[in-house]
Amino acid sequence: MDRLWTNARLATMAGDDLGVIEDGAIACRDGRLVYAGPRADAPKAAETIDCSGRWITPGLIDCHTHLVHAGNRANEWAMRLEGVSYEEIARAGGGILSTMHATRDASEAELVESALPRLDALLAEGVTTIEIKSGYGLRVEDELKMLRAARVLGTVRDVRVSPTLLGAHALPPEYVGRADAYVDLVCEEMIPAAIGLADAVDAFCEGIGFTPEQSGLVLAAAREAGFAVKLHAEQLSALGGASLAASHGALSADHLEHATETDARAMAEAGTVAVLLPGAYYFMRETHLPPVDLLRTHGVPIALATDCNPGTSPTTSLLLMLNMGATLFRLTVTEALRGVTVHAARALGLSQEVGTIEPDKACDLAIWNIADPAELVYRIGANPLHSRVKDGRCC
Ligand code: DI6
Ligand code: FE
Repeated sequence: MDRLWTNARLATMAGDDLGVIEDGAIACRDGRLVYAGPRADAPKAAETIDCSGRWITPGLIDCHTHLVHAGNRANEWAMRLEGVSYEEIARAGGGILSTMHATRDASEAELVESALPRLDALLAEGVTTIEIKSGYGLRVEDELKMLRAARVLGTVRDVRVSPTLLGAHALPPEYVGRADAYVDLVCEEMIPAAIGLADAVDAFCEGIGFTPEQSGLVLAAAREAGFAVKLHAEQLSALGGASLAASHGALSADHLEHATETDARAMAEAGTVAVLLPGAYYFMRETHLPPVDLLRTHGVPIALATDCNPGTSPTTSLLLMLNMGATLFRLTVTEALRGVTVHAARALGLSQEVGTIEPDKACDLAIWNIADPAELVYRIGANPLHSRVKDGRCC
């Protein structure tokens, strides 16, 4: 038994709610949780940490980010404020493509360097696991460079990184008018080359991205190569992407503002998590709300994430997403907090490893200076983190 956190209030997220244990304790050995329960029954340990009645949740999980990219698009935001739409900017060669040029021009080390402040901001809020997508290289060597940079981030900081290949994010200029040929490149070259570098494969199924047919080819090739899959679906229009993702056994379908009841039913049956991204909804000034009631009715697990990216969600605050999930999407406190822990873990296929405070999982914790878990959802722009624990190490 190497470490015991005692005199704490636990929100373990085990079961169907917050899994609260008052006057609790958590023990860990060799980085794994071995006990979470009443302080009175806790085992002895070599080192005991008195938490002075603080709350402990699982380490937070940001299950959808584009954290690795070069440059930013503050100038485009300024144009949008003058009345130019995101789609107009994208069609004029800006948007994702301007980040693509900057990312192609950056070295792997430069990508790591520029992502670190964003990563550090997330870690400072108690994040212990993060998904990071490629998708700004849009040619084999640059997509692999992004995936390697994502993996390096997991070695220079105490954080679990799950890299995702998003080769089918946008059509690169070399392939204009030849989208099917680019999809072939993704399926035949990028996906095989990402084996061992990425944990999953994603695609942007959208009018300004790839059609459901093209996205389906990417998901099928990915499954065949042994990858988990997920999909950006129904963000700006209803194309049936969420049902498509479910039909490929996707871990998650993400965004979902325009998802339908058919989508919700298909996702529930396939066990596909709904990853809602209120930062993008807010920043894009969307008005079409994701169908949260339908997701609830059909029992689709709901996760929340930052979608941290330079175009549509330039945020590095998962705590702010808790507030936006509640204010904009009307999630309850329990739904919001489960959305960045247990359901986010499931969206990454990491349910056995992280997401709840239960024996046998990794000892990833966030310790908070709060009087009630609702405070994490209630406050806007506050950060009550006391400390973070990753694999049993205080950091
Ligand atoms: N959906 C998004 O919200 C981002 N990518 C995607 O597929 C936008 C990325 C960007 O504009 O750079
Ligand atoms: Fe995204």
